[in-house]
Amino acid sequence: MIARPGRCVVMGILNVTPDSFSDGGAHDTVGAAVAHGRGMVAAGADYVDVGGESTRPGAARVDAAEECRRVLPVVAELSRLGIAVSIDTTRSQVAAAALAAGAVMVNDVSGGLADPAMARVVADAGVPWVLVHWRGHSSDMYAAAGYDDVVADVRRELCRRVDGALVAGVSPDRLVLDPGLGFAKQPEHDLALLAGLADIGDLGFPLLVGASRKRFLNAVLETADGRARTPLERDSATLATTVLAARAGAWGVRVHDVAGSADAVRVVAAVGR
Ligand code: PMM
Repeated sequence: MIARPGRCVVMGILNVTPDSFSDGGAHDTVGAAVAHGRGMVAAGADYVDVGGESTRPGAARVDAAEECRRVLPVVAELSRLGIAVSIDTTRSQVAAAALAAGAVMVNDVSGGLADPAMARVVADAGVPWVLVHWRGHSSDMYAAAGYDDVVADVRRELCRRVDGALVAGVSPDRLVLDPGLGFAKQPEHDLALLAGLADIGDLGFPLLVGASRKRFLNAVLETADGRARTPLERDSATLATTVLAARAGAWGVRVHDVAGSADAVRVVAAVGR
């Protein structure tokens, strides 16, 4: 079973990439990345999610060797410090190496679609696997952003990902589902999915929600001078999404600014009790 501490869990984002949309280049030495991971745990993170390939819209791919070079020393050191690390990758080779280095969860934004060997790695390791709703790599993902009813369509496609995982031998109690906000979605789709989280939660799997600092928040935010908010200026809006996710019964939220969400999920849990 996946741990449920009586409140929504907080996963802190640690992108060791030069080009992620919000924190790209901010943690590009092992020391800086580990310090940031420790800081997020001190601020209340239950997991640190380490990623070495940007999934920003339009991002170019890096090869597996470069992804490993970026993430493995960070995963190994955080794990050595007793921190629960999830590895954010779509590649089985990177996932296997990160699990060997101490990671305890695989966060796969492709929901197992990008690499058919991922299911076997996860099944053999017996670790939790986050299956994210996805329709293709970042280079052209907006071309696939067409839905009849986004909540029903995402729900149905996630069911297929679950079926694939089960057929490959992954235990159902190891699966976490994620609607994949921003992945092949326009802002109206992301907002509808946030409103419809309970419908996806009805599938009976824990839900993870990754809204942090995403572009869709700008669709509802304003600045005095009419410009778009920068990612760093979207943390208050992100907190609102944390509250919505926690109220809808989500298992966890994946966020950059851990301190705010760690407080918010505790308040929501207390009110729920
Ligand atoms: N979003 C990003 C990366 N990894 N993982 C999960 N489970 N859910 C998400 O929504 C998600 C993810 C892209 O955002 P980032 O550049 O801030 O990491």
